[in-house]
Amino acid sequence: METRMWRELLMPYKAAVDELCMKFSHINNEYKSMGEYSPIVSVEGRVKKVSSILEKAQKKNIDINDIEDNIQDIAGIRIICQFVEDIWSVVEIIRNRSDMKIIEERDYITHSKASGYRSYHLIILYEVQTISGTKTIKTEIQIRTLAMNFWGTIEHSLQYKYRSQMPEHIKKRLQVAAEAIIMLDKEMSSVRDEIMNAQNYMNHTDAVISEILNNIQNLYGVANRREIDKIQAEFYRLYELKDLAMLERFANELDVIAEGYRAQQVQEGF
Ligand code: 0O2
Repeated sequence: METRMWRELLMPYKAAVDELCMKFSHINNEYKSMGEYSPIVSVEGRVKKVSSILEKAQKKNIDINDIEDNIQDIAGIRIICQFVEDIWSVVEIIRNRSDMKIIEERDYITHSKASGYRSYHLIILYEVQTISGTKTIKTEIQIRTLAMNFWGTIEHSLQYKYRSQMPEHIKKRLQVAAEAIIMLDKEMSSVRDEIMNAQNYMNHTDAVISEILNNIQNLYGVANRREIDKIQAEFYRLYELKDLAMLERFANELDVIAEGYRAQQVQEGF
């Protein structure tokens, strides 16, 4: 295939990867902006390099004209979670979406690969709009914990270095490390509620502080300087105390003040 043809072929895959990364990041932001725990830590995506596509096609005996049907990870998304439980939440989120259709699932968490590799894989169908119409793109979504990702990334680079000739002693070490990763994920899951509470508290405090600062910013245009200085001083006092309940009460009071100014503006015909 000519270089130009590859570029045309891969263009909708790039669109799918960009759109999906944006959509998953948005889910993450939505949870955070509501001050809630997000099962997603980060999202990354890539379009497989032409050399890797050719290598995979050769390894699996796939005709070059059939690669779009038979290579399922030309578009790839990786979603990183904190805990194994979060992986199942992300799978449910994807299952309930109308813009992503799951056609295949591979559970390498319950059944890890012989290498020790663990991750949950979904193959989805995703529609992108191109200048020549709608195109349905197969995309592989890998969902894994931070710990699984640490192992997978290191093992992948070793695989790349040794190709199919990874020395036995390194294979063994990696298997031992994979066992340790299972233990680590289990240990972290056992304190998940504690960690989630702490993170929820932090997220919620951030959301309340943002709301207060937003209201103070808006008051600059309408309230008098002395009132704003007083509000500002009260905010710093409560901020120093780090008392969430008091900050929440203050945020509610500011809402009432801001609402009062809004009503006044409407009356004055602004
Ligand atoms: P890359 O460089 O990650 O894009 P296979 O024929 O088994 O290689 P298949 O049938 O497409 O792959 O599906 P599978 O097994 O679900 O693997 C797809 C992807 O999962 C791989 O892509 C890897 O990213 C990851 N993966 C699978 N097995 C392992 C493993 O043992 N170690 C690591 N580190 N990753 C793994 P590619 O095509 O290998 O390439």
